[in-house]
Amino acid sequence: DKAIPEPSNVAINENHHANECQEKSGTCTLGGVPTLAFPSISTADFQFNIEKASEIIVETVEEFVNKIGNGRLVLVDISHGSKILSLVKSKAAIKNIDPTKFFTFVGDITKLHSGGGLHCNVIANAANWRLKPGGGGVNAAIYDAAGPDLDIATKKRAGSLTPGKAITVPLPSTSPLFSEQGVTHVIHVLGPNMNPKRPNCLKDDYNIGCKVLREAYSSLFENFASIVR
Ligand code: AR6
Repeated sequence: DKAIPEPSNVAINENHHANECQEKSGTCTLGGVPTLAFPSISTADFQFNIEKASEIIVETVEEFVNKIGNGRLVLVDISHGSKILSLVKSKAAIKNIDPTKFFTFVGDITKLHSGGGLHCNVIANAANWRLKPGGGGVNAAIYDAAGPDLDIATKKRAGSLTPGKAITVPLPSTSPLFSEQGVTHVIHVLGPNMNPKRPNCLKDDYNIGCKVLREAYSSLFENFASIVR
């Protein structure tokens, strides 16, 4: 099962079996390194400015990267031409952020193990305020891949989410995302919305928008830190 990393996915050399994961409990990680894969919150359907978002991602990663023990943070996007990945990559390099603790990765966040050879025990979702399945983007992809287990487990924890907040949902081992990809937790994050066609639109108010996006990433990384601990 030697998956060949994409050309832009450097420094990844993992070769593990998903079923090893099920033998351990809770915060199990293949290779022993807790890893959070997260999408760029708010920059697609929610239309948040990509340049501003990249700045906030790199700053919050820099703040948290040494507070998560041996854990790793991985920014994921589905397309090779991803602007957010290249912006973040170059800003992280300028700030000398440890590339073994934070890197970018091109791939489908629901197939990182099977399709990319990258094991992530935790993945983040760019959610909607109702915590509803479907809708499009990464939210639809994660709910599709996880099956009904994720909606049931989510609804047990919360009925809605406020912009800037995140919530951790442990995934039942019956979910294919767990059994096939080794994902034990999904962290739902609600970012700021700049799209007038979506609820709570900030109408281009980037003073509030940047503050809320910063809160969203801080809350996401705090949630991941609690899982690692
Ligand atoms: N794997 C990795 N990255 C992905 C995937 C995937 N399968 N699909 C999308 N992305 P978006 P938002 C990237 O629109 O802007 C939903 O309908 C995508 O390229 O999913 O926060 C929710 O229900 C982009 O970089 O999230 C909300 O209503 C990033 O994921 C709303 O969209 C986020 O794009 C949230 O909008």
